[in-house]
Amino acid sequence: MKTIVALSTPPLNAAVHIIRISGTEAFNIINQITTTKILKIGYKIQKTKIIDNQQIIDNVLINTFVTPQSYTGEDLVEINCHGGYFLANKIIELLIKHGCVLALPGEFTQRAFMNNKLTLIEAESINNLINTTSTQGILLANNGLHPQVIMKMHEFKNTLFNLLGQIEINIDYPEYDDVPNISNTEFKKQIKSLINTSQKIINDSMMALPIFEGINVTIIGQPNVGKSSLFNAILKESRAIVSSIPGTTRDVVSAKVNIGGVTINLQDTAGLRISKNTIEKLGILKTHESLSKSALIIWVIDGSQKNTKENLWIEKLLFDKNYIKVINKSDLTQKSQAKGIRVSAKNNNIVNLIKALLKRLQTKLDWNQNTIILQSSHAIGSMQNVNEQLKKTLNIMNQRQTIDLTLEFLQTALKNIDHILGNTKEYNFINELFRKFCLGK
Ligand SMILES: Nc1nc2c(ncn2[C@@H]2O[C@H](COP(=O)(O)OP(=O)(O)O)[C@@H](O)[C@H]2O)c(=O)[nH]1
Ligand SMILES: [Mg+2]
Repeated sequence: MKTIVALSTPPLNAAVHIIRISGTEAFNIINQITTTKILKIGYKIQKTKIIDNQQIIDNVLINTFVTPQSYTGEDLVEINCHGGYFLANKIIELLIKHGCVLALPGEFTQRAFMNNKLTLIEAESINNLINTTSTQGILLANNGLHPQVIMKMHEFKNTLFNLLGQIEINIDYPEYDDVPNISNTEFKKQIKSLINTSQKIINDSMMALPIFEGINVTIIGQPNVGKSSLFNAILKESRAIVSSIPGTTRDVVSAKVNIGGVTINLQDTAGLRISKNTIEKLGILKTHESLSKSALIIWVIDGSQKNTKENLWIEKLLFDKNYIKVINKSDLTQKSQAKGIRVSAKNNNIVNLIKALLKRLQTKLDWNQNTIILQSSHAIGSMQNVNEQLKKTLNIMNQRQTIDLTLEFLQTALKNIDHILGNTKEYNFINELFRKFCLGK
């Protein structure tokens, strides 16, 4: 394993930078570029100077961690240098010259995982903790770090493993009476219980996922009703995390905003123009596409205009969708016949809408520290597979077919649990997963 180096702080000029080095050569390499000897002692802060060819580059503090008592489980050295980005890069270049290689994104955490310092669930929780843009996200990411959660996942795995063992014994020694055999009733009972547990984990995690990834909210309506004005007003009213990003298509603009601690991927769309053969035409609109990906739709109408035939079409389009109807341009009229939330986007008067959004976006997720919340769509996908395999198993049992037929299903289920826990030798899968992490983490 090569000794890796990376900047753990953002690539900017800042107060301080932290450069991390991890691997067997960490102490050898650092000692080639310091004026004083850095001792191989864990949890120690040592003051020194970084030099290049006798010339002083910076005064630094060095934190040392000795294997296995470090984040990665390897020898780990952290340089706290002054916060110039150019300066930090200069030090990294020196370290590379003396034998380090530049780390890949997430490689420190990947090594921690490989050295059993972290489970995959914990690694993904840390990633979510770093990337979250809401308070709820922080709490839920920390849930994945709770030992209780990991323990419960192992309990789930053990039950599955034992059931699988019973079947394997059955197949290998069908006539061997001394082998304790569990009854069909007991077997079915345990499978049912695993189905219920996995279903609950899937449901809870599915509700938590948008909190990590953001909830998609799309603004739609006819042209000129004030959709873009409303989009901008919401951006001003909420804490914009990322200001508006022009979409890949000309007609969709999106922004990440935080409303009441909830992250929203807000989308502004082109106006819905309605013509004859409307329904068919709607089917091909880009707007239609983003509608299907939205958890919530904000439908804007112009309160100063009479209700239009087009609005009836839109109402039909939305019949089975989760939407809020907004009457804009309320500054132009005292009253409007249409029912809905009255706002004036132009005057940034959107308090009622924000209140309604806060109410709608409250998660229905009811959780405590015993709730298992999977931290990524990959993990949820694996759990869905587990659930399917268990249902197939129960089906075989209910049809009174030979129990041997369930072997393959239970083996696949176990493999998927191992994917969630990260007990897998499939390095491509692991590599791909960690590349989504930050550089220097
Ligand atoms: N009086 C008034 N005009 C508005 C309001 N919101 C938007 N407008 C105006 O309506 C026109 C269309 O607005 P725009 O946001 O571009 O609508 P979009 O086509 O639906 O995106 C612009 O001239 C806006 O200034 C409002 O609340 N009150
Ligand atoms: Mg617009």
